[in-house]
This record gives sequence, structure tokens and C-alpha cells, in this order.
Amino acid sequence: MTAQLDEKVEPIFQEVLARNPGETEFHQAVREVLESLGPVLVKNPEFTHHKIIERICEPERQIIFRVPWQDDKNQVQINRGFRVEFNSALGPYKGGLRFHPSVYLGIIKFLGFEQIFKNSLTGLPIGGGKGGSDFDPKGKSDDEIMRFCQSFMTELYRHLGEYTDVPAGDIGVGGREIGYMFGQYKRITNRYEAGILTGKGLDWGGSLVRTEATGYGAVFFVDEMLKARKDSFEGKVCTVSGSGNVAIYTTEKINQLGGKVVACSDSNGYIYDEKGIDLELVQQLKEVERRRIKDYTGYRKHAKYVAKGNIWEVPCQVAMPSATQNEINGKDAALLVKNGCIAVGEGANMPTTPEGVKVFLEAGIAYGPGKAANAGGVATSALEMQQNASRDSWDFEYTEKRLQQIMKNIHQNCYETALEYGAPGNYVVGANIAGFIKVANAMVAMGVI
Ligand code: NDP
Ligand code: 2IT
Repeated sequence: MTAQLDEKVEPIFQEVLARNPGETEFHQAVREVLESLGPVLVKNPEFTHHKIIERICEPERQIIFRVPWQDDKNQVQINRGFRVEFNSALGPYKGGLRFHPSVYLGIIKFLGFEQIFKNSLTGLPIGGGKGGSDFDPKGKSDDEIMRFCQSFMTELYRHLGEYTDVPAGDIGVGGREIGYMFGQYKRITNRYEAGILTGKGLDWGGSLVRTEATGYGAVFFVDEMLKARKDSFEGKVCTVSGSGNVAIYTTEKINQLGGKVVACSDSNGYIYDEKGIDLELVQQLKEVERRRIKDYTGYRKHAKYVAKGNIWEVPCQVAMPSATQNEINGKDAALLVKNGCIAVGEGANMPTTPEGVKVFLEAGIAYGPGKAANAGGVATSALEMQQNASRDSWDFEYTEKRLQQIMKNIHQNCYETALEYGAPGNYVVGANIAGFIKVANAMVAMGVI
């Protein structure tokens, strides 16, 4: 663990541990936020009086359900579905759905908890929630994916609504899955309610730039951190973990800003291409053919594949973890810093362990935590909701400008809040405090609910 907790906050954290046994990722996410909040309670005694932190740590509603489906051999399969509706002080619950075999309640709660503050930072009217399943999409046929998504939505639909709860994608959930879930929602309810899901296809209510938004937004955020240090992406060697939605569009935007991405990965290993990752090839392999990243070397002979390798051993100036939680530990962080890394932008949610965060902060590098750096995805989801509500659709250029401005604002808000609380350059403190205060003020205003 990293910093001490304030004496007012420590008993609240102990209560969270006792009430949520075994949910280690949730404990980690809560602790990381609570470490920043001591000075906020000193300035705002009403938050203590109204038990805001205690209430924020308890989800408003948690739904756990059976998801039965039949595979291609007509065998019945059973998965578990989740939707944690964490906080609706600022708007309807908003957050993605993750399909991955590692999913259990503790993962969904860590993601839902972080989502509250991330969504608050966007400045848009969205509350926090998250959902998903322990279903493993890898190796499944298209028909199996469809049957699973239909069964999942057959329970979830009753909890959704444009003013209630609006899911989107996350690991293992992209345009294909959103399509099957939207179709089932429409069929069950007999209503074409575009606003109940985001990340939809462009022909049926989706927004331009949503596919690119998380990666683009993360790069915009890092660009702002670099500018604050009178630096830029120009000529920077970068590494981007993962090779999914966030990694691909992170790489695209880094290239556009003059940087060079030399490595990316999946859960089996990483590839190193000193000439710069060929993004079109990665897109063909991952987005179109759904293959493994090791196949890259079959087309680019000079590139190297390191099976079970650790991508953080590749020297870089900018690292953008874009795969999953706790993928950078203390040792990885120390190696990155030693090899000359000056900026880290988290496209993934909580990719750095507390020990790793400590290393980055002590080294004084530009470190953008996920809840700030990857907020561009959900922010553009909120722009999709705006377009749905007004039955309008905006062009790419305009939507990307809106995204860029939102990321600039988030950066400035975090930067200034960190300064105000005596932690200049510490975006962890800035993001936690700025995200929290807005939610807390809304909760005070709405009374004990
Ligand atoms: P995808 O499913 O598109 O891609 C995930 C990538 O990460 C794949 O390359 C996958 O490899 C790798 N990965 C996933 N789990 C693990 C694991 N346990 N160990 C190693 N590698 C892993 O997901 P996204 O790109 O959408 O999501 C990536 C991260 O970004 C997640 O942390 C997500 O929460 C976060 N995020 C996503 C947003 C979005 O809009 N999609 C918004 C904000 C944050 P493999 O194929 O081998 O599993
Ligand atoms: O972690 C995230 O912010 C997401 N997966 C996107 C959520 C959303 O509702 O667009």
C-alpha cells in the first residue's frame, strides 16, 4: 500500500474491507481515492456530517443474474451476469460491460467505483455504473456470441433506460456485441430507444468518433501533460500494451501527433517492431480476423514476438497501458523510469498497482491515471446520448473537436485542483479530488437518499 490514510478516512476504509470481503480490486480502487480525500474533509466538514464517503462506497443497486445459453453443440452453458449501479447523483448510471473469464463482483465494483469519478470529471451529466459477465468470448462462434448476448439482455433490459442506466462496451464487448444486445432489447420491449446503449453502429444511432474515443482521448490527455512541461509527442518512442479497441486508436493518434509506437501486446505476449507498429496490419488481424498478435511477425519478418514477454521491458519515452488492471507493478514502473520513460497515460482502468503509482509519482514523471486519461470514451458516449436525444448526428471533425476540448478541460481541472491542494503535478490527487467534490456536492444537495 502507498500513503497513510487520514484519521477520519481510515475507519471508513476498514468498514469497506469488512463489508466487502475478498474483493481485492475494489479495495484497491477505494483506497486509492480515499488516500486523496483527507484535506477535502478538512475544507468541507459537511461531507463528513452527511457521511458522503460512506455512501459513495456503497453501490445504490447491485444486480447479479444467471445467463444460460446454448453453444454450437447444443450444450447448455451457464454464466453469471452483473450490473452494479453505483451512483446516480450526476445522471443516469453510465459505464461499460466487460465479458472476460476473470470477471467477478470485485472487478465490476472496482470499475463501477472508478467510473463515478471519471464520469464526474467529464463535466457531462452521467452517473457511474459497470457490468459484465465471466463469459469468455475467445474462440466462440458468431452465433454463440449472439445467443449469449441475447440471453444477457433478456435479464438486463428491465434495468435499462435513457434516464436510468446506459451501458456500453469494455473488454470483450465491441460493436458486434452491442448490436446483438440492442436487437434483443428492441425485440423484447418493442421500442426503438437508441439512448439505452452507446457504442452503437453508425447506421443505427451510433456516434462518429466513439470507436476511436478512448484511445484518442488518452493521447490528447498525455499531449496536455507534455505541453504543461513544454514538450510534445513529436519524435517520442512509445509503447502501448494490448491490441484491442483502446490500444489501436491510441496508436493511431500517437502516429498522427508525430510519435512512434514500437510495441503492442495481447495476453499471450508482445511484438516489437523498431520501424514502428504497422497499424493497418494490427487492425486487420485483431478487428477483422480476430487473431492473435503473434501472427504479426508472419507478415513483418523484421519484427520480434516475445511469447509471455513483459512489454514494459521495451525502452520508451511514453508508455500507454491499454490492456487491463494491474499490468504494471512496482518493478515494471521502476524499469520504465530507468529506461527513460517521462510520461505514462492510462488507457486501461487501474493498470498500475499502488507500488507502481508510487514509483511514478516519486520519479516526478507525468503520470495520468485512468479515471482522467481514459475518460474520453465515456465522454463520447455522453455525446452519443446527446445526439440520440436530439435525433441528430454530428460529423467526425466536430465530434473529435468536442472530445479534444473535454480532455483539455479534464487536464486543466486535475492540474489546478492538484495545485490548490498543495500537490503540484500530481494528477492522481487532482483527479480524485476534482471528481469527488462534484459528486459530493450533488449528494449533499439531494439529501439522505
Ligand atoms: P478489448 O477487448 O478491445 O481489448 C483488450 C486488450 O487487452 C486485448 O489485447 C487483450 O488481449 C488485452 N487483455 C485483456 N485482458 C487481459 C489480461 N487479463 N491480461 C493481458 N492482456 C489482457 O478491450 P478495450 O480495448 O476496450 O479495453 C482495454 C482497457 O481499456 C480495459 O482496461 C478497459 O476497462 C479500458 N477502457 C476501455 C474503454 C472503452 O471505451 N472500450 C473506455 C475506458 C477504459 P487478449 O485478446 O489476449 O485477451
Ligand atoms: O471504462 C470506461 O469508461 C468504458 N468502458 C466506457 C464506458 C462508456 O459508457 O462508454
